[in-house]
Amino acid sequence: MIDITKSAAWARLETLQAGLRKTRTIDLFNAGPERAAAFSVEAAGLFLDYSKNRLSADARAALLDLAGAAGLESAIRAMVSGEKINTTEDRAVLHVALRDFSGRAYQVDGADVAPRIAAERVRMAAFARKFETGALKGFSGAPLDTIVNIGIGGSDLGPLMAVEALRPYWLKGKRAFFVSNVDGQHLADTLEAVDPATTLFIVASKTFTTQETMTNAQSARAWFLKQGGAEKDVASHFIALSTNEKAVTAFGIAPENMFQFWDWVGGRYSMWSAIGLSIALQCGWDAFEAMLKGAHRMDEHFRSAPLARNMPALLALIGIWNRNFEGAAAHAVLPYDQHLHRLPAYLQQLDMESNGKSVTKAGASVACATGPVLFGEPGTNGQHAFYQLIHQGTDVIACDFLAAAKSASPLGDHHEKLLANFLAQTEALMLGKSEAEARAELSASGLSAAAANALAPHKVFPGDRPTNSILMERLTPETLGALVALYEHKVFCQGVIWGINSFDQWGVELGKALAKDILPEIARLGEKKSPPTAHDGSTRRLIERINALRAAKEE
Ligand code: G6Q
Repeated sequence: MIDITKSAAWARLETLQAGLRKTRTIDLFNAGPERAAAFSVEAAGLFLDYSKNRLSADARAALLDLAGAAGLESAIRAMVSGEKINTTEDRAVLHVALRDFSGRAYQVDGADVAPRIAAERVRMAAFARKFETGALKGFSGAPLDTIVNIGIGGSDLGPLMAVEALRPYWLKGKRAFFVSNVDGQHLADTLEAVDPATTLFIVASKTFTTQETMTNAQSARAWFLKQGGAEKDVASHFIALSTNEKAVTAFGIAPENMFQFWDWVGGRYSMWSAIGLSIALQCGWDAFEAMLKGAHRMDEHFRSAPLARNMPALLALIGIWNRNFEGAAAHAVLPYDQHLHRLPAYLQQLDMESNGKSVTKAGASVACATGPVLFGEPGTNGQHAFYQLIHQGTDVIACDFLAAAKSASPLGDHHEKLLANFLAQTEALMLGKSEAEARAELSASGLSAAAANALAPHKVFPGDRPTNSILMERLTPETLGALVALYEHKVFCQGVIWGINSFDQWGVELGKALAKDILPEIARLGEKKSPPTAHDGSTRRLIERINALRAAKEE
């Protein structure tokens, strides 16, 4: 395995970056009027303009060489052909198979998994149609119309994000809730809003051992039994989405009420599998299938387009340029679309859990920075909050701006204003404002020379802040699917170039184990506990303080 930082392409990128340091991005436009067209690409209903990055044609060519040196094309082939590229867990990575309607075979351990995927999809579709038509009845005989998805991380963020994104497609009279946090307030608040007689609980957990999900599922079951449901009614009010049939059965859910997926579906890549059932129930099966097909379109593009025209690969390479050569340690995702308000949280997991790694696949320390800190909020809200730092802070933050040209809810001139802000921000971030410009503006507004001089430095915007613009006609199930697939493949490409395994998550596993050890040391309410002996001094004192507070009598 090669150390990518020792490649000729890496050295060339360093040289090119040094040469560009004094170049303004706008100079790159002035040098070649075709830049906007030459630095953009279209695929699967999405348009990506990456021309507002301080990236020359030479630097782009060197990035493509870097992808070549990392063996990106063969890595893509390895993933889609079911090789066990998740080496630390000895697993294949085949979320693309879940949304492939082409009839292609996908081999895992010598067997084609495509028929199993198709069969499970048929079961899900039948269940979704029953829910849609009111054929699924609760214990009172009334149709089930509410779902509560109980899951966390990959078993929560994707479905929740997609259900929010597809709000215009919600089936009339159906409601979806998502409970993830082990904080009992999350479940309690949700249960207050639902009717036990018409609620379907969906226990979503790949392993069916996750503490938060199992605790919430048990409490939901206990609540259901207290609210008029009988043991025999659990079967019609609780279903499971999991890979672990044994644990599902032990919980009391029969196999016929379980929808399954497989170990070659990573948690954060699982919204295309049975884990996406809540999307299908809230938005209808047709919308869910359209989302899968949109993702499939992006997959087909990803598999076949040359890297120079390959949207996920290009997005990945621009990210590498900004992260490793321009020094951007953070990446903001800024959807100018209220329905995409959970997209940044979803991508935070996808990107940071996949590429937040310091060790290469070969077990050596990485020689360069890997995944950036990802954050974001919908525009325009973010503009009135953290954009200040993006415009004038001391760090360079790379940004993705996203927008749909048409709104699902046209209202007056709202959408025109939204789009104007979307465009104005990327332009301002690139152009910036010099001190002379600031001074001239202040003088023109009537300020004295002294006052203009004093204020001007505060009104300077350095500019050359890198942005991508991702545009679509409308946010639909198809474009949502394509968008998510775009980011999945981007993250994968970056992992390949950095030489890391994007598909394991040992940091998450650690968290799961740690809390279990401390749990017996936390006092029940009113209980007096002897001080802990293990742990570092800070943790010991915090446990003592928490236990003292919990032991104290209520006023
Ligand atoms: C995803 C992660 C993690 C996982 C949750 C829930 O890639 O591994 O976010 O999805 O910890 O796990 P279960 O689905 O097994 O409950």
